[in-house]
Amino acid sequence: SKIIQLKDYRPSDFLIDRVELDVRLDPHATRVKATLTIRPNPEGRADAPLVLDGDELNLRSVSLDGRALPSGEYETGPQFLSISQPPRQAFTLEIETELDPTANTKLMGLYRSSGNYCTQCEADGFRRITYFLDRPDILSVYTTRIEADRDEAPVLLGNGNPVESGAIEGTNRHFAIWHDPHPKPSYLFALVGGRLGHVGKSFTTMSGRAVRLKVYVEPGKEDRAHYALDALERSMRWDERVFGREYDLDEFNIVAVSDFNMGAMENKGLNIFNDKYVLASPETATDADYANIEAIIAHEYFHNWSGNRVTCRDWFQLCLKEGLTVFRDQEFSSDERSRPVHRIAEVKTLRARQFAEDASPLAHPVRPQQYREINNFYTATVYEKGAEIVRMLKTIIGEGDFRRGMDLYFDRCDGTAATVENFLDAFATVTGRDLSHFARWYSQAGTPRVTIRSTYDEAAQTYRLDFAQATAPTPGQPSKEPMAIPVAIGLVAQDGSSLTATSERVSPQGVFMLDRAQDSLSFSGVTSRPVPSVFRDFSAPVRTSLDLTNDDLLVLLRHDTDAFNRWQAAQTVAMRLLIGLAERTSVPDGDFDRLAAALRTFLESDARRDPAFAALVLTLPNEADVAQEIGANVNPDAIHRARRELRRMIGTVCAEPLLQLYEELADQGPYSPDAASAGRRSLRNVSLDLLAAADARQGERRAQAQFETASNMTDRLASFGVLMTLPGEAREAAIAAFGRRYADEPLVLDKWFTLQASIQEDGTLDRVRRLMEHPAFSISNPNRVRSLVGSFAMLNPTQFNRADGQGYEFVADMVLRVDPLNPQLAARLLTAFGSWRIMEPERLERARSALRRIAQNASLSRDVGDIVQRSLE
Ligand code: B3K
Ligand code: ZN
Repeated sequence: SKIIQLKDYRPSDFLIDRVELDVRLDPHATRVKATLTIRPNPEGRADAPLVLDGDELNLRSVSLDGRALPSGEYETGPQFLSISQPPRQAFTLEIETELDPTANTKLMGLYRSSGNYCTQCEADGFRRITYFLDRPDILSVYTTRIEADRDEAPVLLGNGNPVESGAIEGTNRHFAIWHDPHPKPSYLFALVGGRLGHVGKSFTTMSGRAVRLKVYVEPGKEDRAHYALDALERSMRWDERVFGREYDLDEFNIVAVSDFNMGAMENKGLNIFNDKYVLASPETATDADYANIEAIIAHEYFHNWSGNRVTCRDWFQLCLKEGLTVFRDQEFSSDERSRPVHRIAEVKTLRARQFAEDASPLAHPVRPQQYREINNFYTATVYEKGAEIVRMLKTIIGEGDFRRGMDLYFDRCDGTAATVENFLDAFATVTGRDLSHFARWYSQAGTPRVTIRSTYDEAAQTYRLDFAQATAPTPGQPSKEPMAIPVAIGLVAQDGSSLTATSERVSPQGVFMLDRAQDSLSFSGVTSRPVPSVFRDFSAPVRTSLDLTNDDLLVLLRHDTDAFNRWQAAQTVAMRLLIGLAERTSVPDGDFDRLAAALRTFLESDARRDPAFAALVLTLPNEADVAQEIGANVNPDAIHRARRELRRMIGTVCAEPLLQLYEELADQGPYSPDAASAGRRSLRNVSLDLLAAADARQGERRAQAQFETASNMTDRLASFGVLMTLPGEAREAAIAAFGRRYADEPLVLDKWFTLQASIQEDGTLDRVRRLMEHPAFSISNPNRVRSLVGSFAMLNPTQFNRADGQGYEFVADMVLRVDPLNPQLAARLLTAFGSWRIMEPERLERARSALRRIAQNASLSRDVGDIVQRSLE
């Protein structure tokens, strides 16, 4: 299929200034009349034909300036509508199409979810509603009239502000008209029609305008929507305070639907959400769910400026809105919660998803240079690494200039479809800096590795750090250039006392710029051999090799003033031990003892000060992280055994303080999702897990008791998770009890599916197959497929990577089964194969043959075809 290249971008030959849509909702025969005001683009070609995009459309009629077009004057197919001799001045095109929303299983365009009508247009779903110039640089003012059966769809929502609504005389139908004054690309179009309940409140913006906020959910679930509404209000306030951004319509509506391909969508004034990221109650949602809801509500709201007011010129610029908006939502969550704890969580996700992607056959730059299917580029690289680039920019230029640069960017680009260059130019203008080297972060794929050697000269009282950076080749980029890497750095004395050493190459904010392949940094006035604390707060998305001993690292765990590096130090020591155990290389016993003893001291002296942080320190790198770090010839079974063994050792040495914490942190009072309460629960539940790793019988009893008496989903699910690691009757009884208790709660059953699919035992594949027959499972609901099949593929390294290849074959079968229904969902599942090349030879061959079997299939979607092809290259 066709490859689309960034270098081939050219402006559209036509512009569409106004779009009037008249949508008559019907389960199988929805009629869409689109009236488009079109004119030639002065920047386009003068004699070009008009070619509109379409997808699976059924055309009923076309007329131009009021005249029905005879079939000779246009050409059409399901994918296009073209007029070879369009007028050379402004004209009106009226197009009538018919569609079947009930048959739309791709969940792109107009479809139905639990009987309600909703839309998803990004990246290219609008062309499934009407023929259009379906590209983000076509900005139009939309007016939408929606008509529906009153019983079927009492609520009718569109973009912008409500204009008019009423009954249609003599029928049981009604209508609503919405007008959005802000020109927008078609991917931000949305409408909703259905039976929905809502919660709402009024918000007064910083300039004093009143905005009605509403969150719509399945009737009866309104009480689960309050947290989302509260998060929306806090997001709006925060964006005013921190970025000076005000909301710009009279209403802001959020609708939760249960069939959705991703998390949520930022349609102008009408965000549509996966209900998993809206609905929450203490009994059904965990602390992690609450945090996700808050972050995603904020993310979609923040898009109103970073994405909607300023949108993308073309899809290659996707990171312009996504990376920036992730950065903004991360900052919001950091302000609302604990900044260091949130930073660690961000980095864990970045490493697990983005570093893995960068090391895989699917590696690509934050701004890709080409694609076959854009929907395959909503990746951790574009989102998470894209956010890291914005963060590095802020670290380099400082807070004040960052804010001034953002203001200038919004100011200059408001109402336009912009590029990454426009973004960087704003900061170049504000700072007078040349950001061209920095811009390489957008074009060069791969995770740089920074190697650091240290030398202390006692006589001269100097300390030198020698840096080298290198990036491994990625597809299409065999040789790599050095990157501009901000290294936030400090020195810590062995006894924890502060060091006043200086270096002229370190900025007052403590940042050293590494922008060459090799460089060194000297400090003078260093009175004793220090321990370097580099990449504080994870100042750049790189991997690091440092010549520090485990003892040095344990000094950092104890004394570093940078919380991130305290956590990182414990992780690095644990990682070394895990690799030693997995590869059976000799690790001196003393090293295990010293880590366990350091953690014990930490638990006794520090854990109570910040329980959420302590929980993170006590959580070992997960198995996939270890596999990545090993990087080749991986045996997942050995890694699994190693991690279990290290958890057992730590649980044994730390049993006393863990038990004390477990008892002390027991739930008091009613549930509150705030960060401090969540932190206490998380430390308590990590304690439960480590204690169970050390003593299975007692652990089982304790987990069982917690499972039965828990007063909230966080504690219940945590104990359920611990039981999953302990084969036996108690586990099976808990599984049955959980299944019965939440039989009518699909989002809770998703957790039940996930935890069962994650059991690292040979029987799991059969269990997953059996669960696919469960009445709550449905192959057409993305949440169900992801929680059962996706979890097996992504969260169960030993079983997905079974030595006999059955895990791979199962997931391949599922990809082939889902693909004809929902290609985006199938393609996402298939990315589980991203790590196949790092496996040991036997598994690697079995994964290759499963991938080949998929590739040989004649009728693959473009989505799956693209991923499988790149995975095999
Ligand atoms: N912009 C949407 C993602 C659309 C995905 C299209 N395949 C949600 C978000 O990032 O906010
Ligand atoms: Zn986004």
